Amino acid sequence: MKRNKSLRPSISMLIGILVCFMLAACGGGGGGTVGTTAGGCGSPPKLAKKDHYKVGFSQNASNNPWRLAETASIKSEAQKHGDTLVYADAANSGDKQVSDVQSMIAQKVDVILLAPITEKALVPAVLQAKAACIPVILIDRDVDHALAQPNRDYVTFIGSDFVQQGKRVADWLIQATHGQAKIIELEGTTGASPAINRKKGFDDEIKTAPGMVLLASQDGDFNRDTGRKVMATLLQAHPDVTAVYAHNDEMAIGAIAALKAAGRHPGKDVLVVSIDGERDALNAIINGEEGTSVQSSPFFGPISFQTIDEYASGQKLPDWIVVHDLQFTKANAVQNLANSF
Ligand code: GYE
Repeated sequence: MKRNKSLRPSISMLIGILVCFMLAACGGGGGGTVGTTAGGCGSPPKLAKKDHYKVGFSQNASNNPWRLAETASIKSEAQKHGDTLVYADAANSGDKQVSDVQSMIAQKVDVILLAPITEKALVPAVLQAKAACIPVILIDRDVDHALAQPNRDYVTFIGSDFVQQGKRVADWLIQATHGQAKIIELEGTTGASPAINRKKGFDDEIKTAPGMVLLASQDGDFNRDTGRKVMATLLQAHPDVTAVYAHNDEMAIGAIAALKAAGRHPGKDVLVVSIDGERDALNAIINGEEGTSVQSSPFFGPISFQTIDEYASGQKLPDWIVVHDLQFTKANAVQNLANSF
């Protein structure tokens, strides 16, 4: 599925520019040009210290347990801090997410937590927030650094090392198969930073083992049912498959269903591996249908609100605040069930 791959001006972008011109805050009174400079408010815009903030949270979708866990974590932390949360769910649309951010700008939130659907689609919105003197903190997915940069256009990116996640899955699979596997890869949403980097980490690592063959790699949109359908199709073209690498657990669960429907035995004749650590994947590991899932923590609430406080008190933040992840296998899946989502 392709969406918002280019920076062509969309209707929502043009509306955003209009909204921005209508706002007194645009350019911070310093005559800044929309999307490029922010007048007197800093680059990235500074955040005045307050007891309570009006925080915008732009979520890209709510169609899987990972997203729901992330939203719940942000909402509960906002409540603990006594902050007002302006929440919007973009329902998997880059255009809707751009207008969600524009609406937060119009509502004059103090700071925006943004989980950008793809690396490119949300860049105009990040630059519009900057022009309106509102700092943006990216969480869980990054944007393209050729188009917008941390510590300049936005404050920082809080998230996992996706390349490392892909590499860890590959290392586990190389060991489990003694370096011999015919692999189908189910990719996350095209253009999303975890999809780009989980592919890179995995594909580069399996190249170190000549017996690891990538049969096919296709977009499954980080979605369970899409993963199931794509797997069913690829299985017909590649019946010799012996391993499936899915960029998230939802697609792995979909792939397991497709394998079973085709009379295969996931965990026995086809090893399935993925990323996230959601409850269904831990259960699949426990019952032997999945090999491993490298964690990608969705619990962004505490770290996001701590980062807001640090930024407001004038601390210089790193370009990337790295979230460290566990790895789940048969050895530890049971004891991690209670904390899963
Ligand atoms: O792995 C996936 C979700 O951006 C890190 O997006 C996140 C990923 C997560 O839809 O399940």
